[in-house]
Amino acid sequence: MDFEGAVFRKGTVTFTMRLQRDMSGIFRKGKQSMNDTKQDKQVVRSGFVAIVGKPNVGKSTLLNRLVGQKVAIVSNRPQTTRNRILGILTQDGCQLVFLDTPGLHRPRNRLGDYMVRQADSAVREVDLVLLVTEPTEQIDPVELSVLKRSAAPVVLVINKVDTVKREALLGVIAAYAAVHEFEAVLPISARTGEGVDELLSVLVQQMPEGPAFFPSDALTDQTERQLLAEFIREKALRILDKEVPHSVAVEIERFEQRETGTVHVSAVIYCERESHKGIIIGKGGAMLKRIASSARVDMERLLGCKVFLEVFVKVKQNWRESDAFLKNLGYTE
Ligand SMILES: Nc1nc2c(ncn2[C@@H]2O[C@H](COP(=O)(O)OP(=O)(O)OP(=O)(O)O)[C@@H](O)[C@H]2O)c(=O)[nH]1
Ligand SMILES: [Mg+2]
Repeated sequence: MDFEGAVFRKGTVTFTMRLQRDMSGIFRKGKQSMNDTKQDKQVVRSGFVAIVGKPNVGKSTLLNRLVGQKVAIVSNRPQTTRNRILGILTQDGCQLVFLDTPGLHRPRNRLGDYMVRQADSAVREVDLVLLVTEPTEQIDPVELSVLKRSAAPVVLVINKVDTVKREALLGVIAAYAAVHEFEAVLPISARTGEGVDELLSVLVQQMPEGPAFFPSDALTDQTERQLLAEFIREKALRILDKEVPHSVAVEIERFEQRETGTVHVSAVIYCERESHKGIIIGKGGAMLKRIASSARVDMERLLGCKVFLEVFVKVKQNWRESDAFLKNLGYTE
């Protein structure tokens, strides 16, 4: 599979090295140690695992839980994730490279087309597919079509078991077992962590023999700009109402680390209409202030230093239909 190449093209290697030099340990599990290379060599199994499913079933929550850190944003709105998000877990001689994907839905614009293609191609490029679902007996046609197209074995993950009684799961398992031969079926709660260790041991068993793709403490291939932009988008999704947050895109225009150790960030929130701009800014700027200050908390946690954040709002009409703008935002193959 050509994934390693793709990661190199995205500049991960330079990124990782720059982080090591500038802000050691940020997107890694701990500080670099002398044993790192030795640890990488201890990896005897490794593979890629796609996390797919309908929107809002908890794929990104699961990714964060699996890698032990927030690498993907989460909200209670469908279509939160727009890109493939890579999260890496290395433990006990095994490296699992997870690809979180946008929820499978019927696209209504070019952005939607792009999102669904991301999920679609992921299931054809990995060693194992995790189909994540909620405890419902209703199987969605998009789930059936992903099962059909998947080239790899599929593990069914029934998430959000904290919301139902155990007995209810039997019907769900039977409904899914009737449509596909799954490698395994695991009820879990990504929110509480229930069943996640069991899932991990199943995943490790399924991985082929092979060396590590990434250093043993690597967490994600996203750049700091991408992560910071996503934090702002997450707050917009959580704070704003109705359709407004779905038409939001975020770009980091400036990221500067000062000698004092503080980081200065300028960001732009793009929306599609003047009326949306007014809503995002809010009365006396109150809404924008809420979004920015809550994003800043996440940024400071990630970067481990004080962050000065300024956020502007601009209108970019119909950007979700613009190939050029989508490309500019990194929503491109
Ligand atoms: N009760 C409960 N809620 C959960 C669980 N896992 C995720 N959620 C909630 O479900 C909602 C959606 O979670 P996400 O992780 O963003 O879902 P997703 O599948 O990545 O969604 P898209 O990116 O839109 O496809 C959020 O409100 C989560 O807090 C769980 O195990 N139990
Ligand atoms: Mg998601």
